[in-house]
Amino acid sequence: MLLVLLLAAVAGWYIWERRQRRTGQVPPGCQQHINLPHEQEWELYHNDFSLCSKKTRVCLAELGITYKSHHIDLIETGSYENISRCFLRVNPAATVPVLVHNGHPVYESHEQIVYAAEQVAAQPGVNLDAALTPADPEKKQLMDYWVHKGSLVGDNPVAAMHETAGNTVPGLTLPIFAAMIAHIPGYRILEGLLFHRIKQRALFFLMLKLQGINKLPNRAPLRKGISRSRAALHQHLDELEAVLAAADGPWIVGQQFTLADVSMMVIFSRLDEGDWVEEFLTAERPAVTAYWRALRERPSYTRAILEHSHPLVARARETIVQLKRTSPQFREALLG
Ligand SMILES: N[C@@H](CCC(=O)N[C@@H](CS)C(=O)NCC(=O)O)C(=O)O
Repeated sequence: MLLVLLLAAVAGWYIWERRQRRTGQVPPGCQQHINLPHEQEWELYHNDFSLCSKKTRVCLAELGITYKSHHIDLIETGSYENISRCFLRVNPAATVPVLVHNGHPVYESHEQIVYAAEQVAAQPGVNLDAALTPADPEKKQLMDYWVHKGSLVGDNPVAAMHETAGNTVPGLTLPIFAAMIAHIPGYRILEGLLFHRIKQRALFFLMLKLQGINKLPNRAPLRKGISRSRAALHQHLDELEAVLAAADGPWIVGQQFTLADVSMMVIFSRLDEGDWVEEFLTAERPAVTAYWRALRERPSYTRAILEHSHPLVARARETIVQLKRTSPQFREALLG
C-alpha cells in the first residue's frame, strides 16, 4: 500500500513538473509577439562552450553591441539549466543561444547574426562595412551561402552533414563530449531523460558517461559518426579553399569581414578545441590555413571565444591529446 502511494506521488510530481516545463519547437527569427522580461536593449542567453553561442557572441563583439549576459549551463558544462523552468520560458526548444532584443527573442544563431547586423545597418549614418554585410549583391549572395554553410540546422544535424559544415561539428565534438561528461555526475543526466524535448540527446550523454572515453574506439556507430563527419568537413573545406584562393583579400568575400567569416570562425575554434587542426589545416589548404590565422587575430576572437574558455574544455582537450599519443586504437578511431 505504501509502495502504491509512493508511486502515485512520484507519478503525480512528474506529470505536474512536466506541465511546468513545457517544451516544443520554435520558429526561427525574431518573435515580435513574445515579450520577455528584460533590463537591457540586448540580452543574450548563451553557453561558453556552445558553438552557436560563440557565433552570436563573436557577431555582437564585431558589431559593437553590448548586452546583458545570461550564462546557461548545458549538461556537458555542468547541468541541464537549459531545461529549467526559467529557461524554457525563454526558449521552449531548450537550446542556446537566444538573443533577446527589446524583450523579443530571436531564435537560431544564423538568424540572430543576420538580425543584429540588420539592426546596426538600419541606424542612420552606418555604412554596411560596420554591419558586416557587403553592399555588392553578388558578394552578399556569397556571404549568405557561407552563413548557411556555417549553420547547425535541425534537431538531427548529423543527418545533414553534407549540406552544411556546421552540421559536421557534433560528430567531431564527440570526443570532447565524452571527455567532458566524465566530470559530470550521472544523476544530472537523468534530469534530461525525464524532461528534455529530445530524449536521444540525453540518452547519448548517458551512454558516453557509462562507457567512458577510453571505450570510444570499441563503439562502431561512434567511430562511424566521427569518420563521416570528418569526410564531410574535408569536402566543405575544399570548397572553402577554392573560394578563399579566388578572393581578393583575407576574407570570404574579399577585403570585407562579414557574417560569413563570423560563421566559419567558430567552426575553426571548435576544431582547435578538439585537437583537429592538424587533420584539416594541411599544406594542401594554404588559403584556409592563412584564413584561420587571420581569424584568430580578430579582437572578437579573444573577447567572444578565448575569454569564454570553459575549464572542462581545456581538460577534455588534454585528455584527447594524451589518448591520441598513448592509444593507437583511440588514434585510429579518430583519424583512421
Ligand atoms: N540551430 C540552432 C542550434 C541550437 C543548439 O542545438 N544549441 C546547442 C548548443 S550549440 C544546445 O543548446 N544544446 C543543448 C541541448 O540540446 O541540450 C542554432 O543555430 O541556434
